[in-house]
Order: sequence, then C-alpha cells, then structure tokens
Amino acid sequence: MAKRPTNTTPPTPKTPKVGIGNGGETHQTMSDPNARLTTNHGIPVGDNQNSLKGGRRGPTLLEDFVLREKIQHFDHERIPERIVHARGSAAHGYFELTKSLAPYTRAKILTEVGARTEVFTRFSTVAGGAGSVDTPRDVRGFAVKFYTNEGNWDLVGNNIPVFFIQDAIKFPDLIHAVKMEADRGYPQAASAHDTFWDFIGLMPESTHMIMWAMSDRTIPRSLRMMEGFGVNTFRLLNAKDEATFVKFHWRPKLGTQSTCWDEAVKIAGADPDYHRRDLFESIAMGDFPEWDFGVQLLSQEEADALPFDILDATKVIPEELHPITFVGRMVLNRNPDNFFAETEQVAFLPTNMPPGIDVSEDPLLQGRLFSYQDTQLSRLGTVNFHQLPINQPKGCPFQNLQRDGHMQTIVFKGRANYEPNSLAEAGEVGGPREDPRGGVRTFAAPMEGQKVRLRAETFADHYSHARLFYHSQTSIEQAHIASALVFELSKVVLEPIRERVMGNLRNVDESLARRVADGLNMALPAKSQAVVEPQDMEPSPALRIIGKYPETLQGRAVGILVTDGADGRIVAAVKKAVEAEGATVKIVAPKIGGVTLKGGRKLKADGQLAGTPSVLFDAVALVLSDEGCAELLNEGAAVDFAAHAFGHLKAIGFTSEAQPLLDKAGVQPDDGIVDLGDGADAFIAPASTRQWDREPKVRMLA
Ligand code: HDE
Repeated sequence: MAKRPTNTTPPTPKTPKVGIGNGGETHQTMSDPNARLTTNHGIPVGDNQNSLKGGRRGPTLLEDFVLREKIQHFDHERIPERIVHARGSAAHGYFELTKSLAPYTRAKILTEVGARTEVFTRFSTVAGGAGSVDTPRDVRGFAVKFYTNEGNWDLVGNNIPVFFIQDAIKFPDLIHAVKMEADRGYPQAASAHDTFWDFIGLMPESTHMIMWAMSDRTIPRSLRMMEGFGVNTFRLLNAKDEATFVKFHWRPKLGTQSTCWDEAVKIAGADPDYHRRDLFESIAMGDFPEWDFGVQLLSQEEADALPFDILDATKVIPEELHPITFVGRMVLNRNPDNFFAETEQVAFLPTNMPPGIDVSEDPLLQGRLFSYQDTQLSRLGTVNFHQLPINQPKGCPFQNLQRDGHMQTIVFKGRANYEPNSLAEAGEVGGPREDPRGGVRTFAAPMEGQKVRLRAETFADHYSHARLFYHSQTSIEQAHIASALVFELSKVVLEPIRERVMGNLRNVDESLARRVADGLNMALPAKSQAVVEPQDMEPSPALRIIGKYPETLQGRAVGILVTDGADGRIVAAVKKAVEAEGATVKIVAPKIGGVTLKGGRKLKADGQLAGTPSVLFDAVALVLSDEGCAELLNEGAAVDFAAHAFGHLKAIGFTSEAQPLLDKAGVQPDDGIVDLGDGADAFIAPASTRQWDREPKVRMLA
C-alpha cells in the first residue's frame, strides 16, 4: 500500500469532537463549540484547509465536492442590488400606539393603544450603489415594516415629504438621469452632473422637490436625526368603510439635524460608513433612536378645499393648515444579527397594508403598487421571497393556496391547492377561506369618465410650493439652498442646462435665481413660461430645520485631541461634563497607543489623529501641552482638525497651550471658542448646536 504523504498544514485552533453534530437542527448552531463543520448537505468536512490534489504538488481534482460547493456558493454570494435605495442600514424595534384612530380606521395597529408591534426599519440613500458612501447630497429612504397581527404594513417613505415627479411613468427617466451617466459610468451617488439637471430643467414639476433636495435635509447628521414621511396620500377606512385621507409623519426625538456640505464631503473620505456606524453604535450602546409618529387627517371636503390636488405628490400640506396629530412612537432597539439576511433581503411593498389602510388615486403611488412586488423577482429571484425570515409576517402566519416556485421552503400537506374545495367534509385538509368581514376591503371611490393619458389640470401649478418652501426658510437656510444650487450647477458642463434651470428658478423667487446666476457668474436667462402662474402662500415655519431642533448634547459626539504632557484633569472634566449631558467622547491622539499625561499617567486613545478628523465630531476640545502643541504645528492633520471644526461651525474648547495651533488654523474668537481653563461648563451650550453666526466669516455663500 502507498504511504500517505506528510501533511504540512498548520493545526486549526480547535479540534471538534467527532460524533457530535449540530443537535439535529437544520440551521447552523454557531454558538455550539463542538459543532462539526459540514457541507450544505450535512456531510462532515474532514479538511477545510486543503483542496484535494492529484499528488502533493499536483492539480486539483474535479471530484473535490467540498471545494466545489464552497467556491460555487461564494461565487453567488451577491444578489442584484436594489435598483434604487441600494445603500441602506436597518434596525429592529417596536411601534407603540399612544392614541387610538378608531373613528378613522379599523386597522388594529392604529386602534389598540399601548400595544407594541415589532418593526424593522431600513434607511437608505437613493442614487448610489450598495457600496457607495453614506453622506452624498441625496434624499434618504425611510422604510418601516410593521409586523402587525393583521399582516405586514410597509410604510415605505422618504425623509422629504414630496417627490420629484407626479406620475410613476417618469420614474425610470428620473432614476436613469440621476444615476451614473450611461456612457462613462460616473459620477457615483451624486446629482451634480449634466443628465440629472437636464431632466430637472425639463420637468418643472420637480422644482419643489429640488428646493428640499438643495436644502440641508439631504445632508443629514445622523439617520437618528431625520424626519420621515409617507409622501403619498393614503386613506384610512373605518368600520363603516368611511374614508379619510391621511399623510404619515415621523418626527425624530433628537430633532432634524444636518451636516455642512463641506463637512459631508470630507466625512465621505473619513468614514464612508458614517451613518451606518452611528446607527449601529448608538443601538449597541443602548442609546435607542426614537421617533414620534403622526398623521394629518383630511376629509374629502377638506381635501377639495385645498388650493392644490391632494393626489399630487409634489405638494406639501402645511401643518399650520392641517396640524399633525401624534398617535404613537417608534423605538429602534436591536441591531440586525446578519446584514445580508435582514437588511439586504428585506423586501418592502407599499401594497402591504392591513385592513383599514387603503391607497389613494395618486398616480405616483399607483405605479409603486406594481413596482415593488415586481422588483423582488429579479432581486431575490423567487416569488417565494415572503418566506425569508425578515419578510414573514409575525403572529399571523400566511396561509393560502399558492404553491411551488423557486426556493419553496414549506412542505405543504394534503391535496388542497385550489379553492373552493370540499375536502374538509371528507376529513382531509381543506385549507383557508376568505374572510369578507375581517379581510381587506377597498374604499368604493367613485370612478367616471373616459380612458385618458393626461395630467389633470389640478396638477399644473409647478412653482407655488417651491416658493412656499423657499420663503419659509431662515436666511441661513436660504443661503444654503442657493449655494447648493451653485455647487451642483457648477458641475454641469452644458451651459443651456444651467440656463434652463435658472429660467425655472425665476418662477420660484427672482432673488434666488439672481443669487444662483451670480454664483455661476452667468447672465440671468429669460424666465421660463409657467403653465400656471405661481401664487404666494402663507410661509410655513414648520418647514425649517434651524431653530427647530433641540440644543442638546444628546446623540452628539465630542472629540478631545490630546498630546503627551496634557493636563489629565481638564480631559477628565470635559469628558465628565459632556457625558453627563448625553454625548459620547472619543480621545484623539497623535499615536493610537495614547499619551502620557502631565504627572505620568497614561491615557489610551480611541482614534489616531490622521484617521479621526474633526468632521467626525459635533464639537472638539484641544487639551495640549506646550511641547505637544509645538509638534502639532507641523502636522497638517492637527491644523485641519482645528480649522475644519471652526469652518464647520463647531464649538472648540481649548487649553491656553493650544493657542498657537488655533492661530495657525485661523480660528478666530467667538462664543463657540471656549477657554477650558475657566472650567468645562461654558463648553456645554455651544457644543450643543452649531455656531451659525460664524458662517459668513468662513464661507462665501451664494
Ligand atoms: Fe421607491 N422603489 N419607487 N419610492 N422606494 C424601490 O423597491 C418606485 C418612491 C422608496 O429600504 C424599489 O424593493 C417607483 C417614492 C424607498 O428596501 C422599486 C416609484 C418614495 C425604497 C421602487 C418610486 C419611495 C424604495 C427598489 C415611482 C417615497 C427602499 C427596490 C412611482 C415615498 C426600500 C425595492 C428599502 C425602493 C420603485 C417612488 C421610497 C424599484 C416605480 C415616492 C424608501 O420597486
């Protein structure tokens, strides 16, 4: 018999006991230290380090089914990403109803006060691919799957209450225009390019959404600091099948907050996963993100009295006109166990609505009702995507007579795969039956008229709401909108495209159009012809961000830059004071091993200076020694640390030794520049917000 060649593979750390499997369970038991590695078909694997070869140094053999199965599975690990909203982050949590909507709906999720319903919420960007960064200027998806005991309710919304287009038939054009340009494959995750603005200029109905998209709403500070909106108009149906129009709202407990554009651009390099990490870490720390849930309710008469069409998703119903009633809250308190199985495979369907929630005739929503179910086929590859654990309803199993298909995981019993059947009478399994009383009923909306392909005249006013939004902003926010338009249009190469957009802007506000033209150093073109002359509406302060968010350290991060010889008492005092107010603290040092403080004590670092710039913090403190500061004057990352914190309107606490660094970084004194020699308390208030007054000193806004 041939002698077996010597094996030179290093030993693996643990040798599982032979004979002990995974307890007969079909799923992997990763926590069992004795679990035995097997193929997908349960065959124990004897060697996971070496492929099977013909001879010691010979070719790999086709018969190595262990290798082939492993490589083949790996080859197919990726599934097609979502055509839009590919980049997302999600968490589990619960929804709790605080006020019953029983007069308006029979949906139990909206009538059973105090009941907690599990949710899975996925936030996303729209334009970029799954591997793109978290902080482009982009609308954010805000999709909530409520696992109600009457079936799943998917409220698939955005962080902006209106949309670019009025009719679903324009969606593929919009998305083609915003995504990477077809010939060159760039830019990734950016609207600042010719094809997007070409489409926008030719679609004046998008102008209102453009005002929102160019506002700071599209550069959120955190997913925990975003509002959410159902966008489309839905209906609630009560026990008597009477309908009320409804708009859905989410309001973050931490307020709506944003980054500065220059900061967002820099964060993209410093931490591409900025939002995903923030969500994951805050939940892991027990600092659970929370939102209030509200509704705007309108009768048919109230809807008819609006000066715009409630079915037009490019319009906002000002809450000063129809207040939001808050009826519940959502808390996200558990991170996914597995990103792919949950965040990637979750399939949201706007068609998922429990009895008592119904659609409206909004032509954008109507198209969505088809699209989401359809797209899952190419993404998840099977009509059985509802059987994936993250998509299964909870507490109310699905039961119907749909059968077979790719990846069918259920072993149905009996012969009943049709309905009606009388098999139960013969003692066999008969199967479920429809429920005319408890099941879904559709609102008997009146229908009349001819079949037409047209846009209703009630959708024709494209500018009044854009004007309403712009006029409702603070002057700081108006400057940001104008500057964002200048930034984006400056990246547009074809001049006629810029001109067309400016011509449209003249219908919104002449001064805005003028600011943009000046910012581009171009002549103001002729005003474009509006189908309907825009009207002035009463400004809605609720549409602002500045002045609305709570000034607090809750949810914020503070970075303390230290050097050898720094005063440990000041570091400790700052840390204690800001943590007491709810912020997290990270120590940043020139070397990751940390520093030796004055007196010899060691302090560990959480981040190394070059990889932990100040854009990752809401406020910073510089606690340096004279020698440490002198060294940092020659370190660009240190100068940037201070200069960028100043430029991004953040509070800077400092010890007197840090003054040379502040000087070199061009930091000028103001209320946000706080000498820590006077104690840490004075740092708290400026660190709880941005120093908006500083902005004209650091940035030429349009
Ligand atoms: Fe979507 N949208 N959408 N959308 N949408 C998708 O469904 C679509 C629209 C939104 O985290 C897709 O499963 C059409 C408005 C979110 O998984 C797709 C139209 C709003 C998400 C699709 C719209 C949204 C999607 C891609 C015009 C705000 C991500 C993958 C009629 C209310 C959900 C998928 C998640 C995803 C179609 C317009 C929000 C292709 C046809 C308006 C948050 O089916």
